[in-house]
Amino acid sequence: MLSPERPGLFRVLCLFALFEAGCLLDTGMLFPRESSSREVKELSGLWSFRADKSPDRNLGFDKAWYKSRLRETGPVIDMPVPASYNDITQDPTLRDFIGWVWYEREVVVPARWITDEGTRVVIRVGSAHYYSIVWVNGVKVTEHNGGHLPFEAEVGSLIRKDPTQPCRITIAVNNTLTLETLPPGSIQHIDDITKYPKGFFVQNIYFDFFNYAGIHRPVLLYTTPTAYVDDITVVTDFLDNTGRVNYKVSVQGATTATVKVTLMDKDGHCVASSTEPFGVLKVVDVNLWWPYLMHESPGYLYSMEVRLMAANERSTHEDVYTLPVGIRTVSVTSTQFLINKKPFYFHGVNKHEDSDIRGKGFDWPLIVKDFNLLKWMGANSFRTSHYPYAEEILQMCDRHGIVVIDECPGVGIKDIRSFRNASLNHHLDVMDELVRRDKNHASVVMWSVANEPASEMPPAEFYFKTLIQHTKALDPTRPVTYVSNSHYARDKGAPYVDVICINSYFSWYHDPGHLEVIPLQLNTQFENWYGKYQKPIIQSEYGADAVPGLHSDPPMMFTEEYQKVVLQSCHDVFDQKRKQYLIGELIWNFADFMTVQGITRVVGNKKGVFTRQRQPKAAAFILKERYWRLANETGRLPPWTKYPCSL
Ligand code: GCB
Repeated sequence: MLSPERPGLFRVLCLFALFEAGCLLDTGMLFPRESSSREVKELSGLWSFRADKSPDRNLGFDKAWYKSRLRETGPVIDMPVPASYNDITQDPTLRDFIGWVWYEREVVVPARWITDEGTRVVIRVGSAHYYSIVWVNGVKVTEHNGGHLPFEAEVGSLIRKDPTQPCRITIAVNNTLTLETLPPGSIQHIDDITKYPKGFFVQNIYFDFFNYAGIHRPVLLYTTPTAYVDDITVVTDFLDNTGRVNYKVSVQGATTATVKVTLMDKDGHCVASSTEPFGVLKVVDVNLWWPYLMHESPGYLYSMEVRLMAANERSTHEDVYTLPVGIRTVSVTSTQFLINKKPFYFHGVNKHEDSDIRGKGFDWPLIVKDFNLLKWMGANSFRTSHYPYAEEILQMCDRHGIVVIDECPGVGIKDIRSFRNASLNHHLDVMDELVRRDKNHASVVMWSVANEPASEMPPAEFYFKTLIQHTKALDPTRPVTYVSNSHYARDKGAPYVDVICINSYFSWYHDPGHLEVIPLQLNTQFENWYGKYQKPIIQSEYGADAVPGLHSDPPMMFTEEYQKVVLQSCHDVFDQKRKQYLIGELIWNFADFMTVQGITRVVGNKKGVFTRQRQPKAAAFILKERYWRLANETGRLPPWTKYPCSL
């Protein structure tokens, strides 16, 4: 794919493809930012909440709960937004609830949003898991299929209908997973009344994290003028010390429009500008975007201000949107991953959006703590296992130089019926939405279309060929992978990926307790995969559960010592292979996280090197030592950051 040898023509083609790809969806999905022409009103806080516990979960629709205040339909409770609802109360039926839940909030909208017909008012839900329907003052404005990605709708005309009323927002969310959802799941009804209560059913899932549900990311109202900047796409490149920002601005709602694009450096100085809606901005003496620990000032971001002067039937408008832009390139050879034409080695983690009480709810203190821990341990990267993380997290990655493998929620595709067209079409839609949302993040260097699908099944070949080719067509500037744990010789998707990502747990799920098998089995794994595909490899998961505070010497499974030795034994092999074709290692997992209850999980998955409360286990110090050493060997650290350091 991204051959560094023929940059010119190739990059032009890439650029046009990404620009066209942006058009596959009707509209852009720019992150809402305040500017002189845009306001944002965050609706985080307490919402009214009611779970529909009727046997068919349909009472809310039968009685049209969206038509009146939710509290008039029956008992409601306070529910924080953003948060998963599961761990907020003491009610086990709400923790394990499956079906529709209803949220409602009344908002006072600023008068000028209503009186000014030239203002467009949009409701945006950062993410809600899984299926959502939104009403404003009893009128349906949108629905969305899938968690982890944003959706929005224009609501100005509804709010203006009766300006004396507060704006009542109702959101119904259903967490039921089917064979066509991502991730897939299935509902199993059990009718044996000698063993199970009447109406008993369970949600079967094929992935290893709790199916937290609710409104997980902030809900916002934001404004733009009625003629507005709808989308921006940037693709960056450089030659010698000149950076190039290829850009395209999409405008909606205008009959005539002119744009002024200004690129500013960190100090606010203009470094390039243009008055065309698409083109190339050249940056002399460019400050490239570098990963953390690869450069003394990682994460350098320019600001691209797009100023639109437009007119429509109603009036003239000015809209201003400022996009952070990191200038960098990404490419892959048969043995290397290159960022800015220099070899990059992923020494990082897999994470989850997961914490006590909040579940998968967006939480700034947690996010900042996690970034501090990542930097403390010398991690330069993570994979968004197993779904897209909040945009605010990717913005942090851009700013701190943390490299991201951006994974879609294609986890647990195990049932052969989930390879049918309905599933594939939804998977393609999700990739469209993901690329549309994340295409401009410098930190995102690769797309991952799935985690551990049953990629040995016959239909997997067509499915993954289509999916990977589609993703490459959407964005030819980034490599594409999926994460495999299948047998190298039977993996149907591997021929189509750019980078091989493998998960393996030697001495854990296989040969439990036999630490001595690790060197041999890991070596064999790498040789087999590289021998067959000649593509660079990332060890995308490895690790062992450790219950914090549990000790034994000689090491036994589930102790901190066992987790340490698993890591160290793997590291010995990684050190041999990284001289050849191994381009990264991502520990499973950064922190302990919640799962369904089961006989292999002690209140969740304990493979974290930090506890769920973000305290280090012994393994965290092993990784810290190693990652700083790797950074010193492979990066270009200034002397003051050399390990041991005092971050
Ligand atoms: C895996 C999965 C991950 C699990 C992990 C484990 O291979 O990708 O979702 O949590 O193993 O701990 O079993």
